[in-house]
Amino acid sequence: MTSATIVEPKDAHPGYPTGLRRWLVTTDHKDIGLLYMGFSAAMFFVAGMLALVFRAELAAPGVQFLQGSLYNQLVTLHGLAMVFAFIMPFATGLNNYLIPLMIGSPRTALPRLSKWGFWLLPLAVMVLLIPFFLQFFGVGDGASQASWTMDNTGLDMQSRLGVDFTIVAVYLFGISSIFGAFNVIVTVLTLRTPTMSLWSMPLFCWGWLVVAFLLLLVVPVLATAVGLLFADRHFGTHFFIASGGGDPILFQHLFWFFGHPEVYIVVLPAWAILPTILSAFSRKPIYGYKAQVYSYWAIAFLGSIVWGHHMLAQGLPLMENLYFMYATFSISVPTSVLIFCWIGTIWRGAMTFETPMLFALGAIVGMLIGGLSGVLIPDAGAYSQYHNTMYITGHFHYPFFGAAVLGMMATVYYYLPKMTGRMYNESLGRLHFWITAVSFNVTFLSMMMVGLAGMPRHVVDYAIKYADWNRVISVAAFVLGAAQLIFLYNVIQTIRGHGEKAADKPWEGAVGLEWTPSSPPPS
Ligand code: HEM
Ligand SMILES: [Cu+2]
Repeated sequence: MTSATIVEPKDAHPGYPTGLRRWLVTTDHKDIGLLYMGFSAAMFFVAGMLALVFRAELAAPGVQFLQGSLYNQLVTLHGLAMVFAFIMPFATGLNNYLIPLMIGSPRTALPRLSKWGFWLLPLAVMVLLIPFFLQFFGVGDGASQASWTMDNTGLDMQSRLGVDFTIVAVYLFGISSIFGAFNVIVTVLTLRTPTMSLWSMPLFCWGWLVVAFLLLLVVPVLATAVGLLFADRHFGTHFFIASGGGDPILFQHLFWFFGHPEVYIVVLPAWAILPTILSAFSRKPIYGYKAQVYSYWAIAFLGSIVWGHHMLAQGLPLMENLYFMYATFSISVPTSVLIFCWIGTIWRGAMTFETPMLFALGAIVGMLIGGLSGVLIPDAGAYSQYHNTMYITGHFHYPFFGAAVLGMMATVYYYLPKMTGRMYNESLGRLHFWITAVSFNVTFLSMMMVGLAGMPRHVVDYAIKYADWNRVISVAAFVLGAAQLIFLYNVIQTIRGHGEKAADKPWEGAVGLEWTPSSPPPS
C-alpha cells in the first residue's frame, strides 16, 4: 500500500472528541504519543521513588527498615519498571509523536496497533505490582527478588508468586514493544512524503527503524526464555534445572541475547535525536549523516553478538570468553564514529546553550563515561573483580540515565514548545540541568568507587568501611530525585499555558518538516 491509497480515518475530521473520550478513542498519532509519554513519565517517578527508598536504607550500614526480602524486591521492581515501563515506552511515545511530523505524514501506519501497545502497559504494570501488595495481606511472598535479569535461578524456583507475575508482565511488555516496532517499520517505509528518500529522512527515523528491527529480533527470545522458565516452574520440564539434566546457564544465554541489544534499544533513540539538537544549537548542518546511519546498523549487528560479556564469570570455555571480550571491544568503533560525527557537527559552530543543548551535551558526556567505564569490564582477566559489585551498577546507569534519560530530557525541552504551543521557563530548565548533571555524576561515580573498593550489589547491608561512600551516594541520589521535581513543575506549567507563546519554529537553527505545522500541531 502506498500513502496515496490509504483512506484517512474518520477521526481526522473536525468533530474530534474532547475530554476523557479523546484519550480513549483517539487514533491521532500525537495523542497516542502523549499517552505513552505521560504514562511512562509517571512510571519514571514511581521507579525513582523506589530507588530513593532503598537508597535511604543504604545510607547507613545495618538493616534500617527494609526487613527480609523487601530490599531485593524493591531493587528488582525498580529495574524492571525503569526499563520496561519507563524508558522503552517513553521512546515509543516520542516516535509516535515525532516520526509522522518528520516525514510529512498526518498519521502513523498502524495507529490502532500502537494504541493496543499502549493499553497493555498499565495492565503489565498492575500485574508486576500485584504480588508486592499481596504480601502485606499474607498472600504469597512478595514481588520477584530475582533482579531484573531474572537469572537468580535458585530464587526463581523457590519464590511462589512474584516470579510468575513477572513472567506474565514481561510477556505483556514484550507484546507492546513488538506492536510499537511494527508501527515504526511500516510508517517509515510507506508513509514518507513522496520527495523524501530513505537517505534523506531524519536520523531519528533511521535510529528508530534500526531499534524496531532489533526489537523484532530479540524480544521473542526473551519471551522464549521466560516461557521456558514458566514451564520449568509449573509443567515439570527441566530446561534450566541442572538436577533434571537442564542447564541454568542456558537461561542466561537466552536472557542476555535480549539483554545486551536492549541497551541499544534504549540508547539508540536518544543517540539518533542528539545530532538534530546539536545541529540546531550550533547553526550548522549535521556532519556525517551517512556514517551515522551505517553506525546504527553496525551497532545493532555487533550488539547482537556480544551478549556473553555478561557471563564471563560463569565458567564458559576460555575461547568463548576471549571471543566475547574482543567482540565487545569492537563496538567502540561505530560508537566512536558517532561521537566523532557529533563533535564534527558542533565544531566551530555558532553554539548557544539553551536547555536542550545542555542536556544533549550532558548525554554525550554520559555516553563517554558509560562507554569508557564499560570497556574495562569485559577484560576476561579483570572481570572477576568487577563482577556483581556496585561498580557494575554505577557503570550501567551511565548509558541508561546518563545517555538515554538525559537524551530524552533534551528531546522533551526541544519539542515542548512544538507540543504545547508555549515556551518553557528557560532559567528553571538550566537549573534542572546543572543540579541533575552534578548530582547524577556524584551518585554514580561514587557507586563505581565503592564497587572498586569491593562492595557487592544486591545487598541490603554492608561492611562499615563502605559507609562514607554510601552516605555520599544516598545524599546525591536524593538531590537528583528532587531536581526532577523542577522538571515536572516546568513541564506542567508549560502545558497549563504559562510562558510565552511559541512560534511554529521556536529555535532559530532548527530544520525539518516537523516545524512546518502550527504549535501545537492540529489533530
Ligand atoms: C534517581 C535515580 C536512580 C537511582 C538513585 C538508582 C539507584 C539504583 C541502585 C542503587 C541500584 C542497585 C541496587 C543493588 O544492586 O543493590 C539500581 C539498580 C538498577 N537501576 Fe537504578 N537508579 C536510578 C535511576 C535508574 C534509571 C533511570 C534506570 C533505567 C532507565 C535504572 C535502571 C536500573 C536497573 C536496570 C537496575 C538493576 C536492577 C537489578 O539488579 O535487578 N535506574 N538503581
Ligand atoms: Cu552487555
